[in-house]
Amino acid sequence: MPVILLTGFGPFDGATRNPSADAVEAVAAGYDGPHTLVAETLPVSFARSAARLRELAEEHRPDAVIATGLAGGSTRVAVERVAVNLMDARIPDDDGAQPVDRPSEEGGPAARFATLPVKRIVRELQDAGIPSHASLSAGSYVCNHVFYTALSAAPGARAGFVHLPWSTSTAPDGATALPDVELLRAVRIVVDHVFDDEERTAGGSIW
Ligand code: PCA
Repeated sequence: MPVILLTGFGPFDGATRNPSADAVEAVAAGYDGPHTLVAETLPVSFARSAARLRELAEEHRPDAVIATGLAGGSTRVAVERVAVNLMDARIPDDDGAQPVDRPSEEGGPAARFATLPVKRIVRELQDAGIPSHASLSAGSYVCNHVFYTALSAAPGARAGFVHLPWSTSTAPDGATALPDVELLRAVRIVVDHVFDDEERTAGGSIW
């Protein structure tokens, strides 16, 4: 049975919750699909998140790695296409580390492309009425670092990253959000389509 490793992140930047952890936990709790789903919440730490992801990949030998995190301020689910070899943190992580202009992996390629069927997943999300798009930057904080790491931690596996907006129940005052149940649905859709074939869209991405 194919194994899918699904991760979210814990809270950071003064927040008490992170909607990615909530969505991942909820999807794992209700999962009734044909694959083996391994779910975990990673700490918002450059060093520990990447190390833990590598550990999980060694232990479970996943066929797909889907990492998720929060992009506060966004209004749509973002299926990331490219991870860059860069740590450039605006704020310290959970360990107080704030790397600036450092590579995620010394000597690694400048960037790695997601190996999930990004366009297919975006279309499935949109068909389900969930605001979503393909994104060309996961930033340069811990999410991008985990995304970059995921693309080498499980050789042969499909891997990628999905940024979620705040959920209604976790959003700070005035922040844009989608209903919690929509984020759960979004993550479940990504899980359900992770092994699909990619599809070509006429004209490429609109940007
Ligand atoms: N979002 C941050 C780190 C953890 C999270 O959920 C990011 O986008 O890098």
